[in-house]
Amino acid sequence: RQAAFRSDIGALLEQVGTGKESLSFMKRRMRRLAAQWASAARRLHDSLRSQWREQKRILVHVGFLTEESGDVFSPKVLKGGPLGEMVQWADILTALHVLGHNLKISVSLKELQGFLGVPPGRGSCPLTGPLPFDLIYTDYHGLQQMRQHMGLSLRKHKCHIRVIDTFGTEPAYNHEDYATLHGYRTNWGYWNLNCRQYMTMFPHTPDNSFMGFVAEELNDTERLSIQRNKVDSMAVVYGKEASMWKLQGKERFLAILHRYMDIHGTVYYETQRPPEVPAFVKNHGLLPQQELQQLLRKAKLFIGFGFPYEGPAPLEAIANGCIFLQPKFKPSHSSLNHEFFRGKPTSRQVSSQHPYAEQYIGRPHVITVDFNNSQEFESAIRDIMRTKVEPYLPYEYTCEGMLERVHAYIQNQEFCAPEAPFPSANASSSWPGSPPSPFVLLPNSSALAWASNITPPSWPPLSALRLLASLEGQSCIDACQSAGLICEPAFYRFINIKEAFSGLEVQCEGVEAEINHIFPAFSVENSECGLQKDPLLFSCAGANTKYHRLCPCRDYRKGQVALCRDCL
Ligand code: U2F
Repeated sequence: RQAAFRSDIGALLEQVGTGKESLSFMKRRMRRLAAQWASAARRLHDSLRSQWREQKRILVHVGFLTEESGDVFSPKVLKGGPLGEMVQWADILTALHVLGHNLKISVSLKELQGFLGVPPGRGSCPLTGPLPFDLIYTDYHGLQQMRQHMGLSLRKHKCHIRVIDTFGTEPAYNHEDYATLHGYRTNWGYWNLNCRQYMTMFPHTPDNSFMGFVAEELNDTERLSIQRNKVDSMAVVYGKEASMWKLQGKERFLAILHRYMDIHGTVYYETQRPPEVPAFVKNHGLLPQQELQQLLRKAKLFIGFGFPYEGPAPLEAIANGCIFLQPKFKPSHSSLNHEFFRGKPTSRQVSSQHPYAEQYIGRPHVITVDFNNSQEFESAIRDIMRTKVEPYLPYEYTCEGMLERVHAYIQNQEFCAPEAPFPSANASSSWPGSPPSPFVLLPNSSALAWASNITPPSWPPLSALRLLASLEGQSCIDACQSAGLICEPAFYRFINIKEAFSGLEVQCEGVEAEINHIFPAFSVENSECGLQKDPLLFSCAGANTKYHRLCPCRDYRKGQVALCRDCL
């Protein structure tokens, strides 16, 4: 069946259910953004013209909201607890609904069992019949539940699963045996999924798929009124929970800021001002999202103290014409040195409170400085007061951008079909015919001719592939980025062949295939070249000081890094 865009969210709201503060928050958000989604759907409909979109049967099981997982988030919705996850789930549900898919939503084990057709009380009985869904969106809690309680024979059905995973999962952590052997075992990883089945909140490692969420878009009248009403000397502090105001040295830079600006906060409190919030801060208490937007429309500066990491609020602030000022982390925070990231299945180095804002948006909308350097901090404040900025929202965080991306994933990402047998990941594989030299894969290169026959065809299409060698110690994320491209894990299987080395004019004494997440890679010092033996370990993120890595890169659309030019 063809999926038809939906502009009405009534049916979705009914499906979401009641009885939890988190669900009410999500529904308020859905209602507030309904018109924005509807007009985005119209635009996408026009731009896709009559492209066939298959209607999928989709189950969304929000594991972290189930009582069985403890549901620690719902009781904190009105108390300053994390809302980022709920923002994202609300937007994922809306996107799937608006795209016209056949949706079922579950926030309890009972509902999950019902939808999957497992009789209640059958506990760990395996699901015997066929899976009644084409796709299941869940999170790590949900995955755990499917394994433990449902008896869903995961191995058989797991290619249909997509895991919403805020901070991402790198291949070395995802591979159970490898993680266990090499010290990458964490509380969360080791599911042996294709890493592109993990979907993140921001484009972290391209080993995962970037799901994202949306922020509010402005019409011309709103833009104009923002322009008129901006108060150059008004700052809002990022942090809705008192504990986020505990940062060491905060008094010093807040005092500097206060010399220039009036400082507002939206910190949750019960009866009294939280002691962490200085008296000169005008605290509004936790605001409904809509009222926070109004406050951001007046403010010139949105300032972070280092926590929470990578939430939606800075994008909302920038979209409402604020400049986001945030601390640079030196050294970077990561699962190796910071409690918050400890046990998360990623070794990503978090260079500031919001690396996406820092790297993808940057000046004039985002200023990242060392808060311990008073001079630098003070001159940033002065700059901010003088700088005029327009509200800005990257396309990938608009409703249209999210619909376009989710549409592309649903129609093109395929993890169930067996991978084309060629080229295989062993040392003796080779290109049919002679490899082109130099080994640069251009869209019309003869080396790509064979690939037009593989089924299903590669997505992203092979025309986007560019092969690079990284510098020693550099990851493919960085190597591709420095060439203005992005690492594309789906292409590893095409470059994991010995001719890739000769094409790059690398002298290899021998070519071995190994189980090592750094490979394919080569070491100049030992004239040693290695291919990857286990496709689950193809990794954009991996780096090792001794090796240059072979990197499959691709182009990307401006403002939509998840998609290549020919991806739609
Ligand atoms: C992030 O979660 P948070 O909930 O701490 O992220 P925020 O950036 O603070 O924003 C979440 C939403 O809260 C809303 C605001 C944002 O959309 O509009 N809000 C509000 O409604 N009223 C207010 O007064 C202030 C904010 C991240 F998203 C999670 O993934 C992480 O787990 C968490 C910890 O790093 O940080």
